[in-house]
Amino acid sequence: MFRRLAILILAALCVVPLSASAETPITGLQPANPPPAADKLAPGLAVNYQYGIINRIGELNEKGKVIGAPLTHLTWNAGAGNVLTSDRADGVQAHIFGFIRFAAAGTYVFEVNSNDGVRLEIGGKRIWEDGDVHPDRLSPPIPVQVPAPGLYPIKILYFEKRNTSTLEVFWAPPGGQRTNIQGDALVHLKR
Ligand SMILES: [Ca+2]
Repeated sequence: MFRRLAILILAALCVVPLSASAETPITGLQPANPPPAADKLAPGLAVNYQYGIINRIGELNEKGKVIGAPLTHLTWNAGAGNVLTSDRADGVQAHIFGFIRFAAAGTYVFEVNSNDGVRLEIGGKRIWEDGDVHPDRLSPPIPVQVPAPGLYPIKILYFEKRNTSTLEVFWAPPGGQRTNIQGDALVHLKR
């Protein structure tokens, strides 16, 4: 009996720090420095594609030579159709980059839904990685502390192996509801 109680207490002690850390915002994001001039920016995020089957995000070729149409939003749910703005439905690796615009300082809560693997970085910080082959899988809510409004570098590595593909990133602004990321929140340097 005591032994069972002791195990329960130990288990509880192990669980508490985990759940506490999951709610601790990611900090230390670095804004774009220097911030890019407005006349150098174009709408959406830039994307370079590399074609070829991979199984883990670490295998992704970030130097893909196929330049795709910019991503003007981050709610891509293609089913079995073409992946993002590429002309292929399978074997697509995407290196996505540009800037994300935060209108205010404070805690934004991100959620990332991916199929297959994804890695999201903002302001030089790893926000989320779910790097293997999987069906649609939603991250937990990820609180991120934004120190000041403005543009921050964003980088997304994403790949689709086969069958259906999904890449969705949502945010909830400080005190707000979950919503899509689109419009002038996503920009990239003209290329
Ligand atoms: Ca898939």
